Amino acid sequence: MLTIYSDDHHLHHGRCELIDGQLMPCFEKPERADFIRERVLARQLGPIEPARDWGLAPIARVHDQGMLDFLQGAWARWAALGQEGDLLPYTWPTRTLRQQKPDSVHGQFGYYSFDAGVPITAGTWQAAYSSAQVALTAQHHIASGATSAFALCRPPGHHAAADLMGGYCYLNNAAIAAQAFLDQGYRRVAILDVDYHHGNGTQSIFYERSDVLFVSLHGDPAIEFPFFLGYADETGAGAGEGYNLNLPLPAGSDWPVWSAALKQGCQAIDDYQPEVLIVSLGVDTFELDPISRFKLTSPDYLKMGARIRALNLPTLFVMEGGYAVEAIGINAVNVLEGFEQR
Ligand code: SP5
Ligand code: ZN
Repeated sequence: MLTIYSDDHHLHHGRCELIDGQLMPCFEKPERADFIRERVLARQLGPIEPARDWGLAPIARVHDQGMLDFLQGAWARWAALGQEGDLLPYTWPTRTLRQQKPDSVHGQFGYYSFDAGVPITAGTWQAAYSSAQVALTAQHHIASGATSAFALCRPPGHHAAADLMGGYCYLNNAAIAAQAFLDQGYRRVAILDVDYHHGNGTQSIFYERSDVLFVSLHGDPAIEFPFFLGYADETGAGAGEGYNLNLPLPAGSDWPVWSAALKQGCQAIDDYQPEVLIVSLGVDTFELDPISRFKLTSPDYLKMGARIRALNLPTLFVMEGGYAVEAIGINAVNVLEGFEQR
């Protein structure tokens, strides 16, 4: 399987995040992608090619122009104020407050985010832009006839909505790739999100549309980030009614529990008869993940890949979460090797 990768992810390295009341070093760090890349090489999964530049247009097909302008220009505005630390949002337009964009860089960051897990550093825009180009380059290979490709994206994307960043995500790489397929004439795209966290951004982008089926397996939002989306009764709206399937699972879910939900998700994808499948590939379902509560083991990821292969669809894997860095390469590449039945 071909892997697409950009070194630009190193340009994004946030200093810290708030976890359990403490400022901790960011879990979403450059080593994540480095370990995955090293595992791809060690296992000889296939060639690794750089991203091509498809420009801003395919990104703007999914994201709000105001948010893109903000993300692109925020660091320069912050640096012009004489600041050196990471730019972090800290006030959000929640209930009782006005939904309008203020002038201040801090106010605008709150307007375009839903949590504080999205530090903006000097290189964040370039890294997020290149991550989207990685997804688009892998998408191009599939549209050109490849049966599979791995977009080694970092930063991840599935929490980012059209005009909201959050959960370590700035641009929704999987959604951008899905829209690119549609813009190139595909009529039905399925997205299977296996990250531990609900893909709230992807869901919201396609919630009222029938041309993208979104299926997500994740920690029950009643007890897990992102808390405010991802419940089983969210089934789509308007023309999208019936094209959103959430499968929330309890803390402690292991392979028997998780794979039963996967079976249900795969049945829904099979029924939809998509032309292509995008897998939002998070491996934070791992038993040793530091911020998650599922119990998948490294061999389970081989079985996951094999089950996805049985859908018999051209498949674009887009990297999302996974924070047990020592194992992230093994687990992510196990999915790809399971898919290839090697
Ligand atoms: C892409 C992705 O996986 N984003 C995840 C963002 C999660 N951010 C909130 C983390 C809160 C973790 N709390 C865990 C406490 C462990 N003691
Ligand atoms: Zn996650």
